[in-house]
Amino acid sequence: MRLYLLVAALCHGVGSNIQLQKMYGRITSPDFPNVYPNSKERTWNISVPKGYTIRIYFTHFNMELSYLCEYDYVKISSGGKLVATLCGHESTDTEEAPGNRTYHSIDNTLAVTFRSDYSNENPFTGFEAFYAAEDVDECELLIDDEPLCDHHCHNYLGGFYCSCRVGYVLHENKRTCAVLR
Ligand SMILES: [Ca+2]
Ligand SMILES: [Ca+2]
Repeated sequence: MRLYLLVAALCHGVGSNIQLQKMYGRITSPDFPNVYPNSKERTWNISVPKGYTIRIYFTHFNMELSYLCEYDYVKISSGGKLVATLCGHESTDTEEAPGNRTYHSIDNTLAVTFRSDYSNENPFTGFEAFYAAEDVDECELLIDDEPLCDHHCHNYLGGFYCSCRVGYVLHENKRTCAVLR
């Protein structure tokens, strides 16, 4: 019996993973707009096509405040890097709440993790967030201080292409221009 309870407790506490591949969407804490449950972990893995990044902002945020958000939190990460750790209702010296900020992914993926610990002293209603894919303007990017195109760069949704001035042809690499002969 004890083992059964232990297993049940572990299963209850174990997080769930949700894969999202749409260009935009809404995510909320478990049971939103009601009080979120204790001992929950849930991760949303958002991915959009290459050539896009993801922006996300919160329209509601009410998580238990704890020092450095160690009890309950919402974590945003992208490209293997932590973008933000959020808790509370308003930012303090040591904890960050999203407020009106918009967060941006580093690559074409973004993970949002909700986590609550075993207790809450007050009822907290969690969060509601909206995300959307955003075109990368490759013509604004520099790689090793060089623009991606030798001559002209043309940005479009989900990609870009290069072209050359009159008298030049585009190299096979689609980026550099060589004198036409
Ligand atoms: Ca809590
Ligand atoms: Ca683009």
